[in-house]
Amino acid sequence: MSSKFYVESEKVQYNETKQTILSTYEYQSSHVETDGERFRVKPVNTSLTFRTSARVPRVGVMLVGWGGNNGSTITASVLANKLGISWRTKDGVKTANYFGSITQSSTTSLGIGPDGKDVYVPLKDLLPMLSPNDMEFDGWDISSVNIADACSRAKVLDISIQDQLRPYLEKLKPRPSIYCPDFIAANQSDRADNVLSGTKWEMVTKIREDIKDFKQKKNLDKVIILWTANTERFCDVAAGLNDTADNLLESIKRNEAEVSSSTLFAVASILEGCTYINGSPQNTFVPGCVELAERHGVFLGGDDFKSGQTKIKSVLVDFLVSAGLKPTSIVSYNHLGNNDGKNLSAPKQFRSKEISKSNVVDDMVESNDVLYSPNEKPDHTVVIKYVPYVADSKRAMDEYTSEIFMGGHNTIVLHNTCEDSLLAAPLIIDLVIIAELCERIQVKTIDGDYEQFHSVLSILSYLLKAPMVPPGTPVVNALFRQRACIENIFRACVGLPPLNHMLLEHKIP
Ligand code: NAI
Ligand code: DG6
Repeated sequence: MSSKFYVESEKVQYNETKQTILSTYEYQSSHVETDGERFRVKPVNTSLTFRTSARVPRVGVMLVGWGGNNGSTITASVLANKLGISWRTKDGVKTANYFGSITQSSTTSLGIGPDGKDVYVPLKDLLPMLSPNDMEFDGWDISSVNIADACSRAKVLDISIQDQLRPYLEKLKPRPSIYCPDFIAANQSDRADNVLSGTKWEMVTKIREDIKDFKQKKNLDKVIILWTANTERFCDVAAGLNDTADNLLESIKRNEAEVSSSTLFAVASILEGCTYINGSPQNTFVPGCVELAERHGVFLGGDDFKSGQTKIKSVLVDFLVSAGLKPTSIVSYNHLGNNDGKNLSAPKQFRSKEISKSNVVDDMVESNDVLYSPNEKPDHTVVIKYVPYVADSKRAMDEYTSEIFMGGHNTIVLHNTCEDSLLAAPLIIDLVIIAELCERIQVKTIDGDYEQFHSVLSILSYLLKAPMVPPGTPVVNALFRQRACIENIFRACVGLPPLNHMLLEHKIP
């Protein structure tokens, strides 16, 4: 069990034979009650044991929308890293990297070293994690274009990278996919030349065969499926249609029109025991789908990759509200010219994205009743325009107006220009790596049995705009709280305390 560090404590056991790490952990929280006048706060200690399998399996990733900008970019970029390629640009020679991935390119402190300074390691070294270079890629697309041509169509990666990778990428061809045209924009129909036929149940069965085929051909231990296809419109949620697992399965067998492609993929994935992650904003995870995942003990993660504008929003609003300033108006404007922008130029698909981009400050606003009265929210407007010329180079402009001391106003304006898919693609590997690791973590209370996390993997919230959480549990949008959740859960698995930033060792004489 090789690792960059080990923890010396009677509460942590490394079992070389079983390849497990056992960590006995005191989870400290506090419970609050009120009699209407005062709060009564009780500190609570819960003894837990985390058991993590340290054997990193062979993992395959199947992307729905493999030939899109994100799908082709991540496949090419992982290969570029695997091959260690470099390329000349006008600014000098560049080499492949994983910038933008928190597991690969961000660090965490193990503790304080002899010189009194923090000792940092990459987040990927905290526990045995899958390396992106070891991921096998496959997937589906309604467009038959191979991944080399898909990269060229996407216009994201430098041409010299594309030229070096072409011999490998042109052999990768997306599998025919499920196409329910009513769910995505009509302007996508001209690329739909690679589609399955048959009833919805027959197509689910075919997708399941594809998953088995990939697993067997590449000799994989497990497969994770991720939707990075077009944003769909929201589907109806109704009793008898998709409100329970059985009703959803029956609706698919009846070939019900209102079951979307993304939900069909999720069902196929769950029935194959594969974690399914939704990188787009639509309501794929109807209640019946969540129930089906719980029934099969399969993880779900969603919704909608959180790349640029929303990440900044969830930092900036957290800063403003926690500084005691009152954001009163947030206006977020975007224009972009890639195929995502083209699809989002249709009203129903835009509406899905508008919903996912709009709910991202709610928890921060609700946390502060000094600034906001009940049900009061800042004005929050989201605009997206399709401008083909700018292609994948998205422009995001934001204006934040806040009320400050003694009736004053503060307006902050941001302008961000960036290749959208170069921000989104690294999120795909983090989502896969963290979800896969969660499949190897079990936890138990003193007298309970080992159990997995809840099927709805809220630990992925940092990477997703509209985080899905287990029913009845709070949604956290503040970015650094989301990051701390990932870091501290991983630390708990190796018996390290949560990072509290008190640095008392430097404050107490
Ligand atoms: P894209 O339009 O380039 O790629 C989507 C691909 O999905 C296309 O190749 C299309 O042919 C394919 N497709 C559509 N319906 C399909 C189906 N039923 N089965 C299989 N393939 C299907 O879009 P891009 O930029 O790659 O984004 C993908 C998704 O990720 C979009 O929903 C987008 O809103 C979302 N997203 C993208 C972000 C970014 O920064 N690029 C950030 C956040 C979310
Ligand atoms: C227009 O905003 C296109 C969208 O697909 C976004 O680029 C994408 O959802 C990323 O949004 P954000 O807010 O995470 O930067």
